[in-house]
Amino acid sequence: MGQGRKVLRCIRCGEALQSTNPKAKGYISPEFLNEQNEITAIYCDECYNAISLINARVQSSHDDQAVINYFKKLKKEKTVILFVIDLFSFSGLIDDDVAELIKGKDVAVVGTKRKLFGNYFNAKKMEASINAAFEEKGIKPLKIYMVDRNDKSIDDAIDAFKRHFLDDGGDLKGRDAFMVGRKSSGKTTLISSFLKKFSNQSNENISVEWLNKNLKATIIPLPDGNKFYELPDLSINNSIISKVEKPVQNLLIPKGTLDTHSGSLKGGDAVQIGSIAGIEVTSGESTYYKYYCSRLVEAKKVSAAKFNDSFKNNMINKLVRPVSSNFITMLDFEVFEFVYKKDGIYHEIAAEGLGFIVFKGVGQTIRICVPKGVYVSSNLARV
Ligand SMILES: Nc1nc2c(ncn2[C@@H]2O[C@H](COP(=O)(O)OP(=O)(O)OP(=O)(O)O)[C@@H](O)[C@H]2O)c(=O)[nH]1
Ligand SMILES: [Mg+2]
Repeated sequence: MGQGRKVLRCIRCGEALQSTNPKAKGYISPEFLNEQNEITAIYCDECYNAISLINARVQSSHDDQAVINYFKKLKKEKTVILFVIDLFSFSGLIDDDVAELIKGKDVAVVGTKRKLFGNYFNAKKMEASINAAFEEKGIKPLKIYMVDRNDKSIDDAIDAFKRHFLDDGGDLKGRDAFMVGRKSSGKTTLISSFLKKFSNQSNENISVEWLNKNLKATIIPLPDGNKFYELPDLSINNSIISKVEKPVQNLLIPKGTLDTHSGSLKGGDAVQIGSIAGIEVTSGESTYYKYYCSRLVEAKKVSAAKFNDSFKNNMINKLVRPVSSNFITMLDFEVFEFVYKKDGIYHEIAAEGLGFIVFKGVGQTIRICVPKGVYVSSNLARV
C-alpha cells in the first residue's frame, strides 16, 4: 500500500479542491492547481471570485480620481458645489478623498429621499447630523436642503437654490455650479426637476461634454454665461450595496418608508441582521435601541455568546433575511467597537447602505460586525 495523496482544501469554504467539474463545489481552474507546488494556502475559484468582489471598488462610469483632479483646478471664487446625498445613507461618503475635493470651496448640500423617514423625519436633527458629518472633515456647508421627489419640497428647494445662488442679487451669482454625489443619490431626479422650472435664456444648448477628456458631464448654460455641470457619480465602494448580489441589494435599498426594529439591549445581548451584519452590546445597562432599515431586512435578538453560531447557521438555513452568498465565513466580516459615556445624548451607529441604530449613551460598549470594507461610523442621531 502506497501513501495516500493529500487532498487540498479551499482555505475559505473548506471544500476539497477539484478541477474536473466547474459546477461542483471546490472547483479550481486546472492551470491554478497545476501551477502550485508546495501549496500551503489556496482558494477555490468561487471563493477567490467572491473575495475579489468584496474587496473590489465598484466599477463606476469613471474613476473618482478623475473628479478629484478636475476639482483641484477650479477656483473657489468661481465655483459652487451642490453635493447630493441620500439621507438614508450618507455617513461614509465624505471619505478623505472626497473631503479633499470640496475643501475650501463653497458647498451647498441637497439631502434626498426624505419621505423614506415618514413621521420620523426631524429637520433640525437631520440638519445637525449632516452638518456634523461634513464638519468632521473640515467642511462647513453654506446651505442644506432636504427634499423628496414625491412632494413639493423638491420644487421649494430648487426655487430657494436659484434665489440664493443663481438669480440677480443672489449671493453667488457669477459662478459655475457643479453637482456631485454618489451613485443613486438622486442627481438625475434633481436635474429633471430643475429643468422643468428652468428656461434656457442663453444662446447655447444644454449639452453633454467630456471634461479633461475623461469626465462626462451634462452642462446647462445659465443666463449670466455661467454653467451648471452634472458630474458623473462618485463610487459607493464602502457601502454594503457594492458588496452583495442584485437580489440582496433589492432587500437592502429602502422603498416606501423605513422600517424599525426596536427593543431593550444590555451587556451580553446581540442582534443579528440576517447573516449580513450584527450588533453586540458587550457591556452596559439595559437601554432602548431602535434600528432603522428597509422593510425587507429582518433582525433577531440572540445572546452574544450564541451570536457566531446563530449567524453561521443562518448562512445555511436563511431563516432571517438577508443572506448573501458572497459571505460564507466569519473571515469575510470585520468588527468595530464604540464606547459611549453616560451622557444621556441620542447617538447613532450607521453602516453604509444598511441603516442606522439609535440609542441613548448609558456608558455602554457596542460592537458592530459588518462585511469587510463597509464603512461604519458613530454620529449624533439623525432622527
Ligand atoms: N423615495 C425617493 N426616491 C428617490 C428620490 N430621488 C431619487 N430617488 C430614487 O433613487 C434612485 C436613484 O435616483 P437617480 O436620480 O437616478 O440618482 P443618480 O444620482 O442620478 O444615480 P446615478 O446616475 O446612477 O449615479 C431612483 O430609483 C430614484 O427613483 C427621492 O427624493 N425620494
Ligand atoms: Mg444619474
